[in-house]
Amino acid sequence: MSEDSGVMQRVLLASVLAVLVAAPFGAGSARAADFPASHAGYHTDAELAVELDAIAAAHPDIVQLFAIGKSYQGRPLRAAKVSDNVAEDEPEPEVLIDGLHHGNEHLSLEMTLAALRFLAGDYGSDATVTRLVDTREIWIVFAVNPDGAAYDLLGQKGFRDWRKNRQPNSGTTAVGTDLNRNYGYRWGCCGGSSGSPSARTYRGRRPFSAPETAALRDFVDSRVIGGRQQIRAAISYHTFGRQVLWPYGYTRTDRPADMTADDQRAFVAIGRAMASRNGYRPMQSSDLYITDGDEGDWLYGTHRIFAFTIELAARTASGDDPPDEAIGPETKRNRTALLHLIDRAGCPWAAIGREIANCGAFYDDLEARTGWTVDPDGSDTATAGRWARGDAAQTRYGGVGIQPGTAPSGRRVLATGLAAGATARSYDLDGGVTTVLSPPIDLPAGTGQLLTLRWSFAHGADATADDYLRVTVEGETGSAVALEAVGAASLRGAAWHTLGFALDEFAGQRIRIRIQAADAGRRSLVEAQLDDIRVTRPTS
Ligand code: 3K0
Ligand code: CA
Ligand code: ZN
Ligand code: CA
Repeated sequence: MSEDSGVMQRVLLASVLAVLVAAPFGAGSARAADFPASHAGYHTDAELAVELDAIAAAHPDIVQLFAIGKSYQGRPLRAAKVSDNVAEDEPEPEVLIDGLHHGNEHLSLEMTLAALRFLAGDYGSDATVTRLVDTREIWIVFAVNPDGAAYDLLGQKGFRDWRKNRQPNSGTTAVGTDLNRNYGYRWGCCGGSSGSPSARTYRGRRPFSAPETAALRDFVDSRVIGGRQQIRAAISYHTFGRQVLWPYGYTRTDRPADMTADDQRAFVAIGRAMASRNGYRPMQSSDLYITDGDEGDWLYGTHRIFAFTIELAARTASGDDPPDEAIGPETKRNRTALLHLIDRAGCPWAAIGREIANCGAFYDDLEARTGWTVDPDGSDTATAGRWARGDAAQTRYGGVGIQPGTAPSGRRVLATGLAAGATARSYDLDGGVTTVLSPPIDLPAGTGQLLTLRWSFAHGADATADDYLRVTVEGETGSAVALEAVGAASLRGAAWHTLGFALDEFAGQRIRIRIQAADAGRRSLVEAQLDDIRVTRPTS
């Protein structure tokens, strides 16, 4: 069925059923989708809409409703922003909460709704809630899969146990994609999903082939502002099992190259802290089983968001959601765990005692895009080996490493060309100067802030004093050279060094960091790399 004929069918149905059906979508059934009496306290999409409108009307200063897009069948993917000055985009750490990726996990929608209720309802009376709403921007996507949830309610005797969305698959009558296998980070890589449209864990035709995951992706991408992702932490609610899960799902390795050591330690610390609050079991996602293309892997792998999956509630004998009297207690026991994560979004690495190092005015481990600009003035003269961010291949020359094959953090660095090539000479810096400029960094007032970074500068015996690696801090009152390494007529192998440069003279100013490398004068072999560029917190 094409999307057009789906719309047509709904129009026809709607005209016949307009009076009978509370929800505007019949989804192929003549009966309004509703919960059985034992589950009457759960919310259908129509009931959710009414509830959200009431909460937003009661708290217009801190709650704003919107939709991140539409489901396959055209339902709005309902969302809310919760923050003080809610209509403004303030520079506050952001948190993403979502639920109901899987149609048969209705309790996960009750959790996102409960989160909105206590954030809005306790604002002004509960000190923690008030502080967090004032200092964070919290995004809630209540149901990522409203079509699957509505369809799940259409069983003859209770639930249909419908997990996927309701998107047809071409060439087969099997309907639906498992939305939690359709995200685009290492999609389908590792046996954690199925390529068969009839399978419960069908990953879809391609990454983000489902409109629901594409909408989630577009929303998260839209929170990259000035090159930096504003969302720092996320929880996706599922059922069942009472677990707190962190990435990755695609591998059993605790810390593969695409996760930094600091991040892995912070995941474990925060995950355990949440589990101590809701009484669930903390573990890496893959300890449950291997998943690929899940949301958490994408949020972290692509955007470096501290993304957790929480499996709510104990599994019931039927496999259905528990009766509605479970909603209150199960959502309540998750309250302080959620508040803890919202709090931690201010500085996730505080969980491992790394707030001075990692939560100053700037921290870039270079694993994800963070707004650096190559050749910012258009005046660079290098003809090869311009600055690039990525996984730099090891290069050896004359018996020494000229480009280090390992990164101080994760797997990515800034390098004067990433490739190794057949010969070392073919991918090094050539022809002149290459420049890369940081995004603007607003230094708070206060002394003791340091620019720290890891650097390597290597050259052949054909180098001269015209060749260099230079790091300059550009402030409002002037600039200062923080690092200058100069070439000489000897072979110098790659090695990681650490720079610490005091920024006191720039405190309170907007600065940028300019990094330049040059193969100037006579052509020589020159390679430079950087990683872990930080401005530490003031110490006073
Ligand atoms: O990150 C994860 O490990 C996700 C687990 C999730 C899933 O998508 O398989 N479990 S669930 O389907 O039982 N909610
Ligand atoms: Ca705000
Ligand atoms: Zn699930
Ligand atoms: Ca790195």
